[in-house]
Amino acid sequence: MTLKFYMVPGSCSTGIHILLEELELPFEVTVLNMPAGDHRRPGYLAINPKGTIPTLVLNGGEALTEFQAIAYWLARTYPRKRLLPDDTLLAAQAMALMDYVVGTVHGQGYTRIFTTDRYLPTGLSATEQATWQAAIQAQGRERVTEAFAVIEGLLPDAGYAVGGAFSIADAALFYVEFWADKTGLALPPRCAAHYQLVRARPVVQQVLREEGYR
Ligand SMILES: N[C@@H](CCC(=O)N[C@@H](CS)C(=O)NCC(=O)O)C(=O)O
Repeated sequence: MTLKFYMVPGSCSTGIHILLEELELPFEVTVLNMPAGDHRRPGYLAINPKGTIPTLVLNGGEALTEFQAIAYWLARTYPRKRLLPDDTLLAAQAMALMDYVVGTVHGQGYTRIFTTDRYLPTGLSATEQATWQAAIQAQGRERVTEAFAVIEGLLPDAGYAVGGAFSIADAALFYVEFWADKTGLALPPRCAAHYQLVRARPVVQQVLREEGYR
């Protein structure tokens, strides 16, 4: 048995993809086509009833879901690369940053930009729908911008997010910074420098190439 990784290129699973490659683990990839609805098919829902990606199926067959849980499991199972700081306070700070990225920047901000229609009330006319869509997207961009301003205040002047070394928090922060880059959303200076620092890692370059980015 080997680890089975369910992912979508350029999505939040990119952060987990980076961690798997940083750890040099063998794993089997299944790429889901979300627009085609792969994540809603019975076969996938039997593995992950939430229909979300990423999912990591472990060697014993257990399916792990949720970015933070997968990242934590990887860091604790393969401690050699110190992807979670040994110090308890730094580890807790890494978890807090990761949670803020996934729950707030992604969960409250980017979902409004990428999956706008989920926030629409039913029964709107076509004109009303267009007005609502624009408002929801604007709200999404506002939430993302506010959240990056908070993260800006948490980051050190230079270097990785927590404790001076690359950790699971950097992989989480990277995927939302990558989305900012792709959607033309300006990052504040420390976040922008953090994005370049992580992006320059050979493993990250390799993952982006594998996911179809140049
Ligand atoms: N809280 C989840 C969020 C994952 C998530 O929402 N992923 C998006 C893609 S970036 C997704 O699966 N969207 C499909 C859906 O929610 O139906 C996690 O941490 O894994």
